[in-house]
Amino acid sequence: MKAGPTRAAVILPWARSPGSRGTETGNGEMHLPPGDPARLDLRAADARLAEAVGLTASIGLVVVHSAILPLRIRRPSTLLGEGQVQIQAAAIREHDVTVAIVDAALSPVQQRNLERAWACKVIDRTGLILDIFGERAATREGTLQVELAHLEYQRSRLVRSWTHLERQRGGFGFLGGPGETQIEADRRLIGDRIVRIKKELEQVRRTRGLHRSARRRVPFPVVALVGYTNAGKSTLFNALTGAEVTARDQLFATLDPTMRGLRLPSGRRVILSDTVGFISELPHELVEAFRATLEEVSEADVILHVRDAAHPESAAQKADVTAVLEGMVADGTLDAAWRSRTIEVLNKADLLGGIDAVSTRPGAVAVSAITGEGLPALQAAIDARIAAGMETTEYEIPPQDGARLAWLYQHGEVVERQDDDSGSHVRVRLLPADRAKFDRQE
Ligand SMILES: Nc1nc2c(ncn2[C@@H]2O[C@H](COP(=O)(O)OP(=O)(O)O)[C@@H](O)[C@H]2O)c(=O)[nH]1
Ligand SMILES: [Mg+2]
Repeated sequence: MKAGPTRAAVILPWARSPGSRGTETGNGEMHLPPGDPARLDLRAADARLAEAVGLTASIGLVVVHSAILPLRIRRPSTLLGEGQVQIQAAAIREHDVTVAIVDAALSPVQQRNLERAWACKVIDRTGLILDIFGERAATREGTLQVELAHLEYQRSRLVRSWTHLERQRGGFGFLGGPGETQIEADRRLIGDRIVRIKKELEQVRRTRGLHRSARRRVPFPVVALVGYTNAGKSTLFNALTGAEVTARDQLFATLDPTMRGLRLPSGRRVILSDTVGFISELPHELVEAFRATLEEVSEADVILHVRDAAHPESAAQKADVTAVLEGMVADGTLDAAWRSRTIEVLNKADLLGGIDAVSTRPGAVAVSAITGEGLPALQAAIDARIAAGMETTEYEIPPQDGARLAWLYQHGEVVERQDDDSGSHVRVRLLPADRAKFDRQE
């Protein structure tokens, strides 16, 4: 095998109405509601493919081939039509692909058959998303949550392939050989592990507050980027921090490439934190795991909600993001005032004719992360939002406490200072978290 990055294909099976279940025919094929493939919503399909390509690239795979395949029926054996499977097999060979991402839910049988037909590894949508979450889960709770989703995914696949084997044997239970016993044993093992993880999760949640405060060791205000995959979070992250992390470098990126320092126009230093992107039609069983990857948002002093203003589903995406954050409020992971710390960033303004052509509401800023247009206004807005969250406090610092005085200058805005024999009397504006930290050390 050749060394180097893993070459991937991204294949999007696209039904006219992806949510629709269709009707089952006698031979087990699913017929989808009638629709002229020529009139497929191409723009929506393109956007969905771009998302899948973005997700694939985010785990360091290099996408060398992609295709949108109109689905008329869902074949139980391969999902895709016979001709489609063959054409893709040729493309996969030609592009020397080692992993094919199929952006759909595949049954274990379909996955196996496609792997055989294409002579490469095949991963379905849920598998891909689990991989991304696994890579990004930072806290104990996040890791457990993702592992739980992974095990439940595995267990569901064992069940399904088991019934498939049973059908092949014609339902004669007494013929059950070692294969079936093995699957039963695997299911029990997975079941045990799931029970243990759930217990541990409960334990971790009870002590959540303690772990939280540990994150506050970051000495600067945190600005978290949230939004859909492909909204441009990473591009904006790089544009703001001036770092040149190209897709090519991503494989060799440092330990935590998702946090980086940034100096704002006021001179204030902040930490910019990129999060896992929202994903359209997130499989239901992954919702909890996804929320666990968003924990850093609850610790953020400012939230940048990055939107692809040119996306056909832009408004629906915004509603999704809001709903997930509100869900975090409901279960106590996020404080109810998150909106007052949020700046809406309408990205990709260049595709709509520039920032002046994008209508913004108060609290929103139009930018293009690619051209850089609007970035100074965004930086100013971040500055203003941090300042607005600050509270004015007065301290008397004894003369021998130079270090603490320096700390106040570094973390806050000293608005007034009088020195005399007893020390320095300062009025300083601090973020609530910094103020709490300073007071604890007193
Ligand atoms: N035209 C345009 N494309 C952008 C802009 N920002 C990001 N993109 C493109 O959108 C795609 C997704 O960007 P990325 O930063 O990876 O999105 P993320 O998934 O939110 O991190 C990439 O192809 C970027 O080049 C922008 O302001 N204008
Ligand atoms: Mg990204």
